[in-house]
Amino acid sequence: MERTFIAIKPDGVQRRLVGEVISRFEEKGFTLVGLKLMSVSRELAESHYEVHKGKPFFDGLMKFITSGPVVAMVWEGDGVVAAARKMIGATNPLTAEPGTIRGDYAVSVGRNLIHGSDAIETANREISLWFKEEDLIAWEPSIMSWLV
Ligand code: RTP
Ligand code: MG
Repeated sequence: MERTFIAIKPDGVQRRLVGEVISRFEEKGFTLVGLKLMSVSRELAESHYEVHKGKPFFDGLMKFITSGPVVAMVWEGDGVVAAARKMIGATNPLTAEPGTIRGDYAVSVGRNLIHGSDAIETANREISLWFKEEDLIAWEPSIMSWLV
């Protein structure tokens, strides 16, 4: 089953948007298989954003991502990688469509609330960077058992 890595960045935690973001993924129908609130080390931040090393925004991005707690998550479901990117919206929140998370809640490219893996291979790399295999729970959603 396809999985993606999602992180609510420090601005999302500070603005009390953790519940809102989790609700959107739950209501869409994806399955939460990993979740933790954590401080991000410079080392982890650099490794996560390795492809952006050397770009003009890199240092600011490192300062921001390590500035406060982040909620790291793994979500599972058919097509979850691409669907999550759609739900998150464009990198620049001013061009992100209304109805997307960034489009609804953010105004600045450097404070865009949430990260989502951009491809299946990236998702696999990021999941193993942020989570130990034993901290991910594969579970079968069964709606019926909660209704009887
Ligand atoms: P993310 O990796 O955080 O999910 O964001 P993304 O795929 O939509 O965008 P990406 O190109 O991977 O950029 C990573 C983060 O770097 C910051 N950024 N700033 N000032 C700029 O031009 C600029 N470009 C990118 C953003 O915070 C972006 O989320
Ligand atoms: Mg990216």
